[in-house]
Amino acid sequence: MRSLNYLGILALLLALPTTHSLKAHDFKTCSQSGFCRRGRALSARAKEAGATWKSPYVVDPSSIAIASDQATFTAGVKSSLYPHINFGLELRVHDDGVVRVRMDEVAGLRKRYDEAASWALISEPGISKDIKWTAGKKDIRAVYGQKKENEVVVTFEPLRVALLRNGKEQVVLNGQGLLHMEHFRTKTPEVTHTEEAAPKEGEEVADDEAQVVIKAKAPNPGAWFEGDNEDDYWEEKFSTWTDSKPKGPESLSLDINFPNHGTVYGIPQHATRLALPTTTGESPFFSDPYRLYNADVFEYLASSPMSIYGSIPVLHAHSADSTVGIFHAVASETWIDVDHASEKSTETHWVSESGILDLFLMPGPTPEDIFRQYSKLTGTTVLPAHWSLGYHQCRWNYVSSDDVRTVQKRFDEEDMPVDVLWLDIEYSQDHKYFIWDKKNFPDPVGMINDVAALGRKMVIIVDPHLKRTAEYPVYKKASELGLLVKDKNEGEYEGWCWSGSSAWMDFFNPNVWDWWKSLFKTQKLATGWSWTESTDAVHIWNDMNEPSVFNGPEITMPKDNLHYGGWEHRDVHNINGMLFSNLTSQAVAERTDSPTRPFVLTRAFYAGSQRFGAMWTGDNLGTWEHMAVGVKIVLSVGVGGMSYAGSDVGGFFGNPEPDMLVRWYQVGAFAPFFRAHAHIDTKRREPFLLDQPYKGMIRDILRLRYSMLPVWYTAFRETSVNGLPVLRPHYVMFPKDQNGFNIDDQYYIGSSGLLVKPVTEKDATEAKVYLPEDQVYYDYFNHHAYRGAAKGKEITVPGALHQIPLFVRGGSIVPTRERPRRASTAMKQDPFTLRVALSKAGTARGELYLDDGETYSHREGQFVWREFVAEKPAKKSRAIRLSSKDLGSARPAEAVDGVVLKAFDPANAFAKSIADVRVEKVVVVGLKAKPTAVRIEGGAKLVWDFTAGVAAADKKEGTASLLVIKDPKALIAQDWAIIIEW
Ligand code: NBV
Repeated sequence: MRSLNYLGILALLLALPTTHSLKAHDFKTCSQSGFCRRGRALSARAKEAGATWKSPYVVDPSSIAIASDQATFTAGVKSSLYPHINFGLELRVHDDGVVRVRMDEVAGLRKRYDEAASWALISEPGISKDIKWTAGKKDIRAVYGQKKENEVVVTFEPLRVALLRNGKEQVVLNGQGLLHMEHFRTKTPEVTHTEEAAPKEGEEVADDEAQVVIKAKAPNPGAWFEGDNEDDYWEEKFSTWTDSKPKGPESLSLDINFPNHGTVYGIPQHATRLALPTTTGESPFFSDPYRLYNADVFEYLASSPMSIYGSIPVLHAHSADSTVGIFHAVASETWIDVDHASEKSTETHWVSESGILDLFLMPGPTPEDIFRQYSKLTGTTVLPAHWSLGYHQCRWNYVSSDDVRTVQKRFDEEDMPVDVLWLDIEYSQDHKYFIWDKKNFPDPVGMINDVAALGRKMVIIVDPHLKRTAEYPVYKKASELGLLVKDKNEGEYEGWCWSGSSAWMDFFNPNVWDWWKSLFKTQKLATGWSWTESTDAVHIWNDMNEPSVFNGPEITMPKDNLHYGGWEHRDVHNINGMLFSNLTSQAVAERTDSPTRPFVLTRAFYAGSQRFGAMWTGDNLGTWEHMAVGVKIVLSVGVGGMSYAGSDVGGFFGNPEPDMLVRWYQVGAFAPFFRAHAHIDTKRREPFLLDQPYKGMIRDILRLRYSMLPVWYTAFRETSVNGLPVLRPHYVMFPKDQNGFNIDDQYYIGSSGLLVKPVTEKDATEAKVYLPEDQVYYDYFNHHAYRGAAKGKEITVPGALHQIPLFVRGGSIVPTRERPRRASTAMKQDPFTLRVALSKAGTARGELYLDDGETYSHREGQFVWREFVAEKPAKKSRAIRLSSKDLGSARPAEAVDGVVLKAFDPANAFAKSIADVRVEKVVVVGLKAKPTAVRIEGGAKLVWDFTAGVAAADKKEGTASLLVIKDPKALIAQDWAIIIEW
């Protein structure tokens, strides 16, 4: 085994997180990345040439072949610069109107990586049956859609692809002529000769003092387009590293323009606003393009286009008229320039280091449609285990079994709910994951059982770096079986990480899969090592899977490393982390004979990662800035389909003051994934350690989260079916409202009607909240009614430290469970409260979804799915009828996780298991007058209490009236109706 050399130690020291500042120099800027530089130079040349610039890529009309399915055509494409090189273009229209555009080099010197989509997509998409391509002299086109509103036009010379809606261009590819697929080529030797003639254009001249030696390349006919020097074609240096680039240049540049859309969202993960600021053009906000290259960036900046841990090449382009989306299935490093060319249009330029062009154009026309179209391609967030929506307590590290037990005890003593206790890397012996450090964790199974006995779980970290020692059974076997990533010389790749000299499992190798899964089995296996010192109450945290390599270029693997199939790491980098969490989640699900829902947290991710678990925003700082940008990042990963997301509550680095901690818990309680975490050097900050009043405030926040678990779970059911994000930004909820396009500090939770604006400023006492419609919004806590306006209205609301600006949109019914418990598992038989927030028209609607929360029995129809409606029973009636009805029977086909049920039995076994669970209270907010009676429909009178509202002068605002119906004799899983009469 090679020992670490001097440079390695230096790199390791530099990489270690001892100093608390971003080491920007560890990461490339565009100007330090050969292909990004080439891409931007191409765009600069095009700009300079102006109208005279013409893309050299041309479709050969004689090559067009329309497939028998009619929805697909293929064509040959040539670049006039390299007539001997062939490219193949393919376009097909899916049954939901998505257009897939693929282009590859045909019969080139090598094969470009073309497997990214196969990892991201859930299956081969269905093809449209109502489309016909018509080829003309200049273009080939197809009209489709219910009202024939969509059209795709592929122009031949130069190649240009446009998707139109109602005659308006939505997306245009190569409209600026920046398409360039660098074909594979051989390195042309430099010709050295002695001549006295002056060098011609395109020649490099080296002046050797003894004689005039001219080193020249064969003239490049494409210099006007490609540039006149082979900029980092064959080797690339960065800091102390050299990328050998054995395949030479193979980058892919493409301009993707949205002539009618002025705002763009997505391409996570970046620490910036949700509506992406400009990176080029007249006055760029950022000077570099957005980068997608999964990277372990210590203490990342709170405002930057730099890459962080995950990459989802998905973009929404939005206007008040329509929304359109794109997904580029490319897995290599990618840079994206965004130019808001005018208020109404956006130009983007995508440059990837390798791979084919594989672009999905999602026609929308609403944000909701795009979420549906995208999740049809890459899947939805599967319904998580219910307990995982509770509160998670983590720190690097709980140092011993006793420490874990004490933390649990302290939560219980302080009546603070918690569902999950976490262990970071120090549980393991010398960072050999799975193997316990028995000095500090002498009785792991006993400890896990003590946690599980109170209905809680543990999440334990398993990182992807394997300590290279024969004493580590995982490494030993992986090495023997040849399952590890290889270096450029096809030897086992060795890098440095927490475990010292380490190797990495190659998850692209199918032989890894079953073996990896076997490691998580808790029983002894005849076939090899398994994690017998674990139980089914253990779930997994996958960190460092970008992958993070302390002594590697940009803290990751060298790009010339080799994966299964001979692909270079450069080709697959952004997918690598997803495969790790994919296989880990399968391993956890399958460890028991009847599978249970796994919880896996991942730091790195790619398109499709939503299927495998949750993500968090990595090593944030305990600053107000980071608290605020965390909210934006979570919204933005939601645009990329990754709904199950959150940030380290408290901030990973630093020692937050108690007021900051309180605010951070407020942010966390309104994120889908709610976990406190802290760096090893920070002071202990578990919520029970705080003094009053902070401790009490955090207890209230934790309880608030638990009371709202029905809301979160119901929202997750919905996302599991249609891919709509759990946190809904304004442009998704109100796509036509221009004022909302840039709002990213307040959002709605699923379809619940809850609107929250977490306060992320120190010493704030109030907050400004934007109400986008002429509707009443009630303060969740004191029922103060605010009235929005048709054109939008900003209101100022109380926002002192103990206050969370949380509103119920008029027209919503919000189900909660208000009894404080120590963990969510103790709430299964708890009664419900229904908060009926009447709209200005006096109506309301809401949903509740419940199942056993742990198994997959919901996929067989074991669930309760209710719809609550408040409306007038008849047109002229003065009464309000509040009813509960079964939704599962009405909509079995879209019940949950996209599993199609033929029929649904409302009296299923799960429903029976909660047959006695009641609605203990109904609170109706916003009645105009005191009722005369409240009764069960066709039955007994109920006990109620009415507090009149205090309306402001305009009668629209003020404290709303409150009708509280105690014990309305309604069961949660049954049909019922309550009549409120005057
Ligand atoms: O495993 C230690 C940490 C972990 O606590 C953190 O959440 C990860 O983002 N990990 C990174 C490794 C090193 C961090 C400096």
